Amino acid sequence: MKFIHISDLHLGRRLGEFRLQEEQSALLDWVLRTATEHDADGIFLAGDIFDRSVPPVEAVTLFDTFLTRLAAMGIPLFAISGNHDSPERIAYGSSLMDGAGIYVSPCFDGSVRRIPLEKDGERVYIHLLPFLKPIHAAAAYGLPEEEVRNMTCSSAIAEVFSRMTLPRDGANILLCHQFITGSTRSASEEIPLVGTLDAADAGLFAGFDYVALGHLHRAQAVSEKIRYCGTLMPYDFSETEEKGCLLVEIRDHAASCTFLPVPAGLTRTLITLSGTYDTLISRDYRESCPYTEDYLKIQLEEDTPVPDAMAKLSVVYPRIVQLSYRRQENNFMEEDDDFRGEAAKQLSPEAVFASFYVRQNETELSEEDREYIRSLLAEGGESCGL
Ligand SMILES: [Mn+2]
Repeated sequence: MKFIHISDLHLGRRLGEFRLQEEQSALLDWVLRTATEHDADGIFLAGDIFDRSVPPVEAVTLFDTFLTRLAAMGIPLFAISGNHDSPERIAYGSSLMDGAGIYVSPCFDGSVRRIPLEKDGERVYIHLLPFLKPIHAAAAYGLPEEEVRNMTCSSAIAEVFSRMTLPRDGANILLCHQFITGSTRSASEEIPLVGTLDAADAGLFAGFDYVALGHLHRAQAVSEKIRYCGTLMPYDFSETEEKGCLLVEIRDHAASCTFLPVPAGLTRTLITLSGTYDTLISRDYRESCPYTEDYLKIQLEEDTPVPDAMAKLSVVYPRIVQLSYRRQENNFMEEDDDFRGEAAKQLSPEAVFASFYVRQNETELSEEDREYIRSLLAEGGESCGL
């Protein structure tokens, strides 16, 4: 059997002041086309359907259209709630939707919903585990408070799995929205993470034949059969990797996956443009630039701020999300050994400033500036004990 694995739609997400409605709608259309082209037996949607627990009306309408079209096409959808979703709202009307082949995870009550599917003598069981925190497992199983305090994401998931039985007469597929140890994170996920407490150990999932993961926005394989499909579009300028969905083929308890990239040019995308103000505003540049309609992060290579740069550039580039100056983005303090560890402690405040000034402005402090800094340090230094 064949399935399309998608996750993290984040319907209703905005990029700065821009709504991504058109892009998200085109991407959902593409998912439907892809499912039809590959004759898929279902779609896995591994959480973060919406960007917020109370999504805007346009996002709900978009998802409603998607569900209606899926049902009309007879393609089943298996979906779970992610950390951005409200599990109750996602589960709304789910028992009624079953009849239309739309299977949604209920709010977690301790058990994991299982849907059997059969075709040409091949059977699969699809298990829908919504986004889970230790506290959810503890509440569902009535665990004592001391135990909850020491519970990690791994132990919570182990608790859940210990109560599940996996039928052996078919392939077991799990939909799950968690951070799995060893995977790589992206900037747009907005997952607060301290150490590895929030990460689930990949070994826990050994009993499943395929784990369709959501949560991380970069497509990646934790192992052959434990995979993140990533988002369908970048949600941050740092996400330059290819986006798409996974085509998962299940045969004799084994899953084989193919990454299907979103075709270039299907939607507007996120691009960083760098240059001087004069270059970027010039007719030549604009006319040869294929990205004028895309969402832009503009890095101006200028020593001093250009007055009204944003307003003027917006006339030519209507979707500027961020505008910054190259020099402000110098993160040398993080990279430069002069500013770290023991070496930094040896430097006088004046030397640190002088060093900073050189890197920022590519010229030495003048004697006059130096004198001024000294006077400031003398003034402020007393109050902060320098
Ligand atoms: Mn997400």
